[in-house]
Amino acid sequence: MKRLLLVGGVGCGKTTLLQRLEGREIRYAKTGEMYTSGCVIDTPGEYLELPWFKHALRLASFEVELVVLLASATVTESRFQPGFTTFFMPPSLGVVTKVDIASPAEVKVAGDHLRLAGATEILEVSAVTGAGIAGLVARIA
Ligand SMILES: Nc1nc2c(ncn2[C@@H]2O[C@H](COP(=O)(O)OP(=O)(O)OP(=O)(O)O)[C@@H](O)[C@H]2O)c(=O)[nH]1
Ligand SMILES: [Mg+2]
Repeated sequence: MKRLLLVGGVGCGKTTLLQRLEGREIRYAKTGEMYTSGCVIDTPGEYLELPWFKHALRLASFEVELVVLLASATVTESRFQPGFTTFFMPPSLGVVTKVDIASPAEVKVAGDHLRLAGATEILEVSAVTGAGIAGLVARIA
């Protein structure tokens, strides 16, 4: 698997997706600090949402091959500034999460937020049902 940095708002599903990718039990655990699991760096959503933490994401991105920007399909506002991917040196991949509990229109809105952030490639997944996970695994292999 490529070295990844997971970036997204609070509760968008970063840690749950990591649990799914690692084949672990899906169990809610608030991420309080940045940590590495295997080749994935998981980050607290606050690092994206609070301006004074953002530089930590950029520093961490130097350690990875791909930045994964996650947007929950259940959240109507974007957590990313337009062009946010230019903040990172590695390429970015957009992932819409929680598609199992969102309408197609909501999934599209989340994808549009990721495109506006600069992601040119968007995948749609559910860490709970496993929808779209095979495609994501193939992409990050
Ligand atoms: N239905 C559904 N719920 C999900 C999915 N992914 C995550 N959740 C739920 O969303 C909540 C937040 O998920 P987390 O994975 O902790 O979110 P996070 O992005 O790691 O959040 P922070 O650590 O606070 O930044 C949990 O209650 C998860 O069970 C999904 O694909 N479908
Ligand atoms: Mg987390």
